[in-house]
Amino acid sequence: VQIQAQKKIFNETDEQKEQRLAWWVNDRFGMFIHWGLYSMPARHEWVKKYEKMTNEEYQKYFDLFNPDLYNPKEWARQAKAAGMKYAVITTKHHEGFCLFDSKFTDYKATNTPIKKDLIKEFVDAFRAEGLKVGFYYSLIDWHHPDFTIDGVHPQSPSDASKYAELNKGRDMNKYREYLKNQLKELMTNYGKIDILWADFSYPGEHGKGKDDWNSLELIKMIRKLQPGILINNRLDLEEYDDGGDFVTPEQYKVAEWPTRNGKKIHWETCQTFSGSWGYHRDETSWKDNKQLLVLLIETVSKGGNLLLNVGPTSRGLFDYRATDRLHDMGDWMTVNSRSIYGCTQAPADIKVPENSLLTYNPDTKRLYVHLLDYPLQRFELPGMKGKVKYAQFLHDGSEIKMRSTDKGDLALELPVHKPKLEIPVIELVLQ
Ligand code: FUL
Repeated sequence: VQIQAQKKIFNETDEQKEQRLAWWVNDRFGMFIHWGLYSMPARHEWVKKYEKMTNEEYQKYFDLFNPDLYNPKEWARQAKAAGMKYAVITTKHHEGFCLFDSKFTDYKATNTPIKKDLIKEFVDAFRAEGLKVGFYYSLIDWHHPDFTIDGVHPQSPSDASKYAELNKGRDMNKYREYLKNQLKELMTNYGKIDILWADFSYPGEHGKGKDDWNSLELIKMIRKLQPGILINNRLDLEEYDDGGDFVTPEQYKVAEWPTRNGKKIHWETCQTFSGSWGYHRDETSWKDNKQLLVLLIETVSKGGNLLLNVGPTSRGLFDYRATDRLHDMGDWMTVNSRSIYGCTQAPADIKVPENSLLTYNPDTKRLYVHLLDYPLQRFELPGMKGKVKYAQFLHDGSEIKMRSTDKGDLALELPVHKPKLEIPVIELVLQ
């Protein structure tokens, strides 16, 4: 069998790549933070597009942006207490506003009433709590005068001649230079950065892609300035084997572990609490605690990471609905995180019992059964006879008695009363 040569950008062995990704694969759970001027209208981070606002109409948010209650130490505390190990913040979203102090634009936080480099404070606070830090950076820019208007721009008419008219005088070369300069600042001025989460949300068919950003040049520059950094797949370099370290399914649960050329690849699903990424005052579609825990467990059960988003308010606080949920997840994680950190998909020969999700720690050889629907007393693990040394509840370390059945299954004797937590976990020490 001939193995096809893979197209590669970097000179890195698979082993070296896995080493670079080791902390991330282990940690599993991170916080996404979408913060920008759009937290003021508080009706979606795409509000400028959705409501067809001009730069002039949007300017009021810039003039009044003043998150006087911003205290990233408190954000970091909440993230850590929830069991999250890393955080990725929007340094610039599609609206073009920069939360960091950039030499290449005036459209930045230091020129608003808050007069601060918000990213600098964020990095310091999260680092101090022992969390890894990542930067989201939007390749799209609805504010920059040289960014060409394209097919998804709601203000754009559909025919090409009108685009040409709208794009007159706009020079993507200048915009490309701007991107490069800003990414260089971000990769240089804030110490070690663990993740670069580039974002580009409407690929190819709308006339933009890797060539519009000079992605190849960008990724080389980023890795040179931050050799240990992880970069997501949204630079649109998927033709290269190493054009991104992980894929980023957005707002949906993958059916199974994603693959590339038949090989399992690293993945991270990003998800909101309620639909919008930016703070949305009136949204009512908030996921409940159980749904959020299932999301986390199910993700790990398929070998992935969860990046769960908070949209802080324009005063700089986490909304109580976010705080409550983070707190509840933290309660669960305090006693159950052993079934998350360092865990992955269970070995293929282990059958998943009814109404449960399995995760597995290959280093400790422990299998975790997450009981989504608490069974009455007897719980059977198909085909597991003779394979388990010991069984206990994870939350209180209490033994669960086991018995083999004639059919080759393992029967566990559970207490009649469901332990007082949303999803109880059984820890099985395998032979
Ligand atoms: C998308 C963006 O358009 C959303 O606003 C959000 O940032 C999400 C994570 O990526 O592509």
